[in-house]
Amino acid sequence: MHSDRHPDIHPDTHSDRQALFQHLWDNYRAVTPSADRIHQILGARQDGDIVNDHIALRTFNLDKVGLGRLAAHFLALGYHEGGEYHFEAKKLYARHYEHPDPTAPKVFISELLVDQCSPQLQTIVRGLVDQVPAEAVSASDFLYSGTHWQVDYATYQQLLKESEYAAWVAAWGYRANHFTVNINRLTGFDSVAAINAVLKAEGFAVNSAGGDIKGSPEDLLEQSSTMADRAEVVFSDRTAVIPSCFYEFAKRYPTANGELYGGFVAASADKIFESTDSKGSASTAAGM
Ligand code: OOG
Ligand code: NI
Repeated sequence: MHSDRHPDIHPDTHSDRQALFQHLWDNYRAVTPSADRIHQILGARQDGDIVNDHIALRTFNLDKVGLGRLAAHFLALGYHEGGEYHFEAKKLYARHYEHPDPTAPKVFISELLVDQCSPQLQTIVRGLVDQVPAEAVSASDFLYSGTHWQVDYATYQQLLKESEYAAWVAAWGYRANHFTVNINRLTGFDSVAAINAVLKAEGFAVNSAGGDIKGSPEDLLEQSSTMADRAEVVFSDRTAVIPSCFYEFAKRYPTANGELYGGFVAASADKIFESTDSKGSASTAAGM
């Protein structure tokens, strides 16, 4: 289904929001079998639905497809801008978005600061984004539409050497990079440590960059994530199995006013980005 409707025009934002997250989830789980399996494991101990804390999307900071273009789809659904985050070493910038409905997942959108990258990377990425039709970006399916460009495997490998993030976006395009389970709303688990233990016992690899648990109660946010699954991508000259998407877990703590902290923690996010890195560090049951 394809619509040229501008993201500013949404007559029924609640059902449009439900539909958008359903499309994002279906598109994500198609390349993330671990998410389905973990959803079932958590679901077996859950009264009611598993609630998402947030999802994350990635892009390049070029006009046609920049962070703000992705955010427009969420603003049209009643989301508003939250905090902003800087990742100097990875050359990334991010913002999060929240909705007045507390059951709506937060949205974390990052973008690669292409102008800070090598001339070679800039040429490649500009060449990819040039192939995106502007109307595709405002279409209602854009956020789960994948790539709008041709890229060959050698180019993917070249990007990988400079920026794992750039390579991931070049290969996968527009889709949820991860969904995140809201631990506060789980009935069978109450800590990141308990989730990590069951993940490892079930054979999943937990991202161990910066420790298996990122953040602390003092940060008001604790998180962990699996290492990304691997799935096949059809490049212009061949297919290859590469890291796809991962599943994340977040527990939030109350701020002084008693409300749960609603932001993100840059030092933790910096490590979570590495969940799609095939050279990243992981801990498994074998290494416990
Ligand atoms: C986003 C990484 C950051 C979080 O929850 O802090 C993040 C990404 O990998 O695209 O999701
Ligand atoms: Ni996240």
